Amino acid sequence: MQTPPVALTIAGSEATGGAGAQVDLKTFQEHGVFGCVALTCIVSFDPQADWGHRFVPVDAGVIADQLEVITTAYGPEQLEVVKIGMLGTPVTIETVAGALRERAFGQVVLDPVLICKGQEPGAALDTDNALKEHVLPLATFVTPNHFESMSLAGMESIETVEDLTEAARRIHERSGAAVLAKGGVHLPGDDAVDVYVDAYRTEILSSPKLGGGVQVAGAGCTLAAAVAARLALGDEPFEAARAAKEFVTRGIEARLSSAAPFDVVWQGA
Ligand code: PXL
Repeated sequence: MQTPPVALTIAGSEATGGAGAQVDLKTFQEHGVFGCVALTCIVSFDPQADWGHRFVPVDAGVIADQLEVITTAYGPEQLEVVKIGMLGTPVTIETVAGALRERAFGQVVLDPVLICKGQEPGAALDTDNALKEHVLPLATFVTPNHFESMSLAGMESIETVEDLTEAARRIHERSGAAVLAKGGVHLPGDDAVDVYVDAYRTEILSSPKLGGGVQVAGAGCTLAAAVAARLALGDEPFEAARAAKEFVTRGIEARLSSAAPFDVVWQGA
């Protein structure tokens, strides 16, 4: 048996298993990648309050402890890829950015979770600004959704594939990272269109819109985790983006329903 590559996710727990660290570990495992987690926060939706977010941050010292033991156990040759999901507070962002500056990772995949479904845009402006200032410059691969693309690119609206391409270019210029900007269901047409931009290429990735009008949660986490897993397995960034999109499409086709008002991606499809 060959030893698997190791990947780290720095992410929050979403108790029902539809998002966050749970999704990242399942996605890593499906790719044959050994996963470890530094937990940043615990999210429990509130079924009594329209499934809103109950959010508890993990103490900054505890986050630093987790990162210390992980990076001590696995050296830079064994653990090259880190995926960053929900950080949630400026203090957490500074702690994580400090750890990333101290220990260089070969690949830093950033899912720039600004607000979750159901949160008010602008509710966490200080967190958004801290993420842009401290973590975005460290990223080598960024996966913004429609809203995050507007925010990171400084655009008022993104209504067409051309707009999304412009946003992806601006985020690439700002960060130096490869960018996979996700149009999702927000652009018109029958296809879910994503735009990939790096220093060498601009590519449009299309797949039919799935989900039949039902909200599907966890697609963003699954996509970024699949990119991280493919990079850990040695893919080039664009190959990783294409393979990750296929992985998410299969997972959405096989999605899981529950008593929650949204379906979730099944990574085992
Ligand atoms: O999908 C974004 C996300 C990421 N991480 C955690 C979450 C959510 C959305 O609910 O709870 C922990």
